[in-house]
Amino acid sequence: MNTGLINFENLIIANQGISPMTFDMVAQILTLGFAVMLAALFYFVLTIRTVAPQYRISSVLSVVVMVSAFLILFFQAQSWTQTFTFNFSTGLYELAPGAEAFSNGFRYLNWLIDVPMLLFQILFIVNITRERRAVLRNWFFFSGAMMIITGYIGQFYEAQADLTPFFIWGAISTAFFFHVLYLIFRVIQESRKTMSQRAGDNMQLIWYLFFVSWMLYPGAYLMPIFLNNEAGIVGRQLTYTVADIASKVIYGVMLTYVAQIRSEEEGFVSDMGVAKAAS
Ligand code: RET
Repeated sequence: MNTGLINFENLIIANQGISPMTFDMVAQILTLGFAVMLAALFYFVLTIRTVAPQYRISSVLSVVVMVSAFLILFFQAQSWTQTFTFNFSTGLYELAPGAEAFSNGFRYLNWLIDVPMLLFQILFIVNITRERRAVLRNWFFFSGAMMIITGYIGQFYEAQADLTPFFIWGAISTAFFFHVLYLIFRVIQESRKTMSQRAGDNMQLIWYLFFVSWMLYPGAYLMPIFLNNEAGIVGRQLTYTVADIASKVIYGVMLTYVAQIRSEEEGFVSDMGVAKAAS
């Protein structure tokens, strides 16, 4: 096995090239990803005044996440298309001469920004004391960053003959992941006690969304183990894109919705007509 080609995608690409179907699907899935981030950026900017001022930091954090995700996903799509040339005699896409190998590593570095922001943002929608928010923020930043850094190291070993380091770093990362899940579960469940039924039900939906969408990332990490072929290449980028849209965009929209409900219940009158005063 060629150990110089970090991500498993390159092993398949370098060994036999990939079909136009795989090439197109990945290019289009990646394009969908950054297009959604740009569209959602406008949503978070334009809806900020539909929520009461104390909830607005959540929208600001969604904006930060959208900008960083847009940039990284744009470059990810560029890197994909620049990796290949089309070979007319074989009908396959092959590594372009002098092209850089394809890497998923940039995504991990993007998560380093987005994961703490996504975790932090929920704390502006719930009732929480300043002290507790600071404690949770520190744990979110610590465990979130450790989860990503250890996973980032692990993914360098996915195309090696010996997968031991891949699994060990993956396991360490998973321990930090469980800590993050535990913290967010507690935040959500506690927050529901001080909210109306309607807002609390939506918080519960956010928990389900959070759990399912965040679980997709370790699934993508393990992709070369399950599908070590072209379907795995498409499967991994599709998993990342679905997970990114769910964990960043839909999550942000749902938090905005809870903030709108709470604003309305608190008598906040929006000049955009989404929330209206309780009469
Ligand atoms: C890794 C390594 C393998 C083990 C686990 C992982 C978890 C990653 C997660 C990433 C979440 C990213 C988000 C990004 C949004 O921008 C690092 C893949 C458990 C949960 C939400």
